[in-house]
Amino acid sequence: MDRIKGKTVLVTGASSGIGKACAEAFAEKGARVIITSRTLTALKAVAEELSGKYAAEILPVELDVRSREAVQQTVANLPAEWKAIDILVNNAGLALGLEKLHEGNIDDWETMIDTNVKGLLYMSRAVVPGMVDRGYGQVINIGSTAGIQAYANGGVYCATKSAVHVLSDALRIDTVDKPIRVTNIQPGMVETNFSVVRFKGDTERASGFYKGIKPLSGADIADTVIYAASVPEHVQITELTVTPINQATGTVIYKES
Ligand code: NDP
Ligand code: 8X3
Repeated sequence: MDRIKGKTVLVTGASSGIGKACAEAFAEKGARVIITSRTLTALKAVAEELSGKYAAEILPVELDVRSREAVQQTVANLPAEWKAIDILVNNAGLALGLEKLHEGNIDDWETMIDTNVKGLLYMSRAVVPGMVDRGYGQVINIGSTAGIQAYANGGVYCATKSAVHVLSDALRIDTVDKPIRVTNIQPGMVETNFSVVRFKGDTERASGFYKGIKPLSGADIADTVIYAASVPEHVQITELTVTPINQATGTVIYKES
């Protein structure tokens, strides 16, 4: 049975990487997809590609999840036929820098916390009440293996993903008496633009991070998101951790030299 066809899905951070792959996977399954990020030109290109490839209905919307007002207004002002969001994928996020906590860049901390934690909260606060009123909905948060255990020089990023873990549990608890499902997907190493962003445009350092290991792709994570959205409606995938075969935990990684 096709449980995704015709559903309205909103994906944050859909201009690149995991978010873009999720948008594509939902479009391929016949969902209508609202794709959002800070870069409208990139979103329009994704919309054109996906509507051409799958004859899918795609709505590109510029949205910086760090802005509480923008989140509220964007969700409130969606065109009538896009308002009933069935599935929210809270994917927008980033890591900035790799530094010891006591030497860290405080501006980078603010950006990670504002995006990964507050942005996810603003989106959930804006979208979930409609799901409750309509009696249907699923929130899929993109956490990380970094949220399970801290690693050296990544304390604040790890803390934001740990918050995603706790907030996923909290929303699941607070909607336990409602037909709302909450899923936290926790990927390990995925080769996207993530490390280029983390290393502030140093592409050599970014690609070096994946040397000696076959990392996951955005499409690998989109597969797990689709799985969590495809199970029968009485089934809730609460948490799913997915790593490359040579990554055992967030910190135990085998790389061929
Ligand atoms: P990418 O850098 O490829 O994609 C990040 C996406 O987030 C982009 O579309 C970017 O779009 C968007 N974004 C960033 N800041 C904002 C913002 N303030 N408002 C709206 N959109 C924003 O990285 P990934 O695809 O790898 O990352 C996606 C998620 O997956 C993140 O939450 C990340 O923490 C998580 N993750 C990644 C892993 C990895 O190894 N790659 C592993 C585990 C989790 P734009 O710049 O256009 O706004
Ligand atoms: C991203 C995974 O280990 O590169 O969340 O920080 S890691």
